Amino acid sequence: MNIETLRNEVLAAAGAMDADKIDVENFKATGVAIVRGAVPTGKMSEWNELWDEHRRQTLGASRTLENVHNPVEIKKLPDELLNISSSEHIINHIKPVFGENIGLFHKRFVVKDSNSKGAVILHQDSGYHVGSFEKASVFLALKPVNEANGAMYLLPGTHRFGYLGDAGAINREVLPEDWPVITPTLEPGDFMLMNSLVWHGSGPFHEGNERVMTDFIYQPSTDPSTIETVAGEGGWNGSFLTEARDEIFLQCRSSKLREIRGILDSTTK
Ligand SMILES: O=C(O)CCC(=O)C(=O)O
Ligand SMILES: [Fe+2]
Repeated sequence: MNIETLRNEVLAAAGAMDADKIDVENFKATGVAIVRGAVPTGKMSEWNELWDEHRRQTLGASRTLENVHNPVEIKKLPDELLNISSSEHIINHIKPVFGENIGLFHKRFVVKDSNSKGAVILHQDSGYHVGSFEKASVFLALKPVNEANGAMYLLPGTHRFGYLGDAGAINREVLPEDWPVITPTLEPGDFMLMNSLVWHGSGPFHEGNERVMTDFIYQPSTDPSTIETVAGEGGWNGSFLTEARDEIFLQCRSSKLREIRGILDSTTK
């Protein structure tokens, strides 16, 4: 095996990523599946109205960012919106991937609007996670997603390089120039499933409607980093991995960086 052989294998599989259900073998090969019309229109309008109401009542046009380091992230949401993560319309589609016992690693929305217009760097999510690497995000579109309003782009097959050993902006040039890149356009009710090791990013918001998607990360519920079991029985519902993440290490790279930062920022000798 070499990188060209892998690229060719991914290219051959890439044509079948987009369908009305997930092809498990294809998902293993590409790390990406796009499911069209997963949620019926009536249900989607209901969820859309819940979002609009939340936006009107709580967030407002100029929402305060929850996470200045990741402006698209919204975790403080009404339960009705967070509970979309246990909807049968999603769970039934992903059972072929994860099996009968499915857990959630996290649930949030990723929103691009006038408050979060910027591009998102090319990265893989696994460097920011704990637990196993068998995780995948469901990005369900609540509003149309397109290049103009900051759609995500993904490099299929890059999960096969595994965990890259750190977290940050990836250098695209380590791959052959013709590695496939996709920027799926989504309508409300379509979703993408993305293995958390897949390299991805997004372009800036130029114009159009706000770009509202779920980012629900699923995994087998046997993963102790599960916060909530959404299908099957006997799974984890929290552990020190998620409840005391700051306490796992006595000393680590990030604690050392914080120490150095403290020294650099210090106004005394
Ligand atoms: O919302 C986006 O455009 C990308 C967000 C993302 O990849 C992340 O927060 O990890
Ligand atoms: Fe990401």
